Amino acid sequence: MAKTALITGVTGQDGSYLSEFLLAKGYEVHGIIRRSSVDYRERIAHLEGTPHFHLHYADMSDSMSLVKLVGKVMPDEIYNLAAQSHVQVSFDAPEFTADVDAVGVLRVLEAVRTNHLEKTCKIYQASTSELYGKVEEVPQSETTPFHPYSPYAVAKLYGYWIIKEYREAYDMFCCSGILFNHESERRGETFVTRKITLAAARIAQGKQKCLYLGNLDSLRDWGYAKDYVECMWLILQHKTPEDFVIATGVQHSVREFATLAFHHAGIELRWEGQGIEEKGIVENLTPTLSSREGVKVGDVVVAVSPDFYRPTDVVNLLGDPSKAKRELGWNPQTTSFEQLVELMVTHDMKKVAADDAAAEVRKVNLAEFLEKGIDK
Ligand code: NAP
Ligand code: G4F
Repeated sequence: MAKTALITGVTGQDGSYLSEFLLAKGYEVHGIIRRSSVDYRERIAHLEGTPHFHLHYADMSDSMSLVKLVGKVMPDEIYNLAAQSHVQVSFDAPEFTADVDAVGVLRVLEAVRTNHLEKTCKIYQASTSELYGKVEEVPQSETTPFHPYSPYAVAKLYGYWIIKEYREAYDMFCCSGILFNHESERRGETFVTRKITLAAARIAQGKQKCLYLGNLDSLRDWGYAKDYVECMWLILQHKTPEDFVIATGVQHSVREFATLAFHHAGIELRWEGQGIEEKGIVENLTPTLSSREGVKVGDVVVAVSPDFYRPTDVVNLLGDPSKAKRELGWNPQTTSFEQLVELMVTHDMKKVAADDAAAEVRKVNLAEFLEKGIDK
């Protein structure tokens, strides 16, 4: 019989890829959506209306909605991906972040227990490398001590421990995937990678002048989201409930990401200055771009804005995926960093070029917001 999965956060980057992955495996997939005035579900629009894909209204801050939905769907597997997932936003909305990212996990666990499914329903919790925060060792593995360094990470730490507690106290099959940063052409536009690839595409096409960033020295272990959702599933198929680090084992700085992204957009950058004064300047353009108006050699196309510095920043994430490789048979090198940057820029070059006139107005407004430092 086909298995039934319930995904919280189905409209997000990971939720959309995981839905595709589980549908391809023959699952009946149910997803939680929340009411929004615009009701814009871009990432899953292509799945809506397909026979084995179902959407339900509920909210991570509403226990009763979760209890009722779990009782109705009776899932074999729950993938708890819903979260206020932006680290910088968690400094602005710490209480909301704690409610959804910490207590929300408890609500899911209790919804399963209330419906007496604790012996049949497996639960995957979307945990994070942000738990390592002010890192105590490099690289980070399942045994590295945690040192959360943002309201987001503190909330996620509760989620991690309550999953472990219910596993031991009630013998439930619930596990955390400690995932390092994973990106894609569906990544939210205010995370640093997508902010860069979209800006590089707009600048190359004369639709934005300059990209403002925060800490260029920050180091991340960036993987491809499509590769990572497979691990969520593998973790729940493992013989015993265990936590796993999912990462590539390769590290790059924000500056390196930007240099490569602009390269794929046809712009070679050189970097001048330090700290807040650092700038990315156009050193060279591909011949097709040289003929365009807008961007030219010598232009400052990347600058640093203190608006994007965080009160406390996590600056040295590098994962050790040995356990996932060994026990799940997962290949952390399926998509390389170079391939990831190229596929994101290629996508965004087409997206920016294809925008119609009406959408263009919105994009130019967004570009102005980005330049004025209003976004995160
Ligand atoms: P994302 O794109 O920001 O998606 C977050 C999802 O959570 C969206 O579907 C969002 O719904 C939903 N959500 C937020 N608040 C909710 C609420 N109160 N009730 C119901 N749904 C709510 O995040 P992602 O990148 O896919 O990440 C998925 C999960 O993995 C998150 O828990 C994140 O913290 C964690 N994680 C991500 C990474 C990464 O690098 N991507 C790494 C480690 C861990 P709306 O569309 O309605 O906003
Ligand atoms: O892209 P980011 O916002 O991702 P961050 O903070 O690492 O969080 C993401 O990955 C976590 C896994 O480690 C997830 F748990 C979390 O949900 C989310 O998906 O920032 C990456 C780095 C940071 O050090 C930040 O300070 O880039 C630096 N950065 C520099 N300039 C910037 C910017 N980040 C953003 N968002 N915007 C900037 O202009």
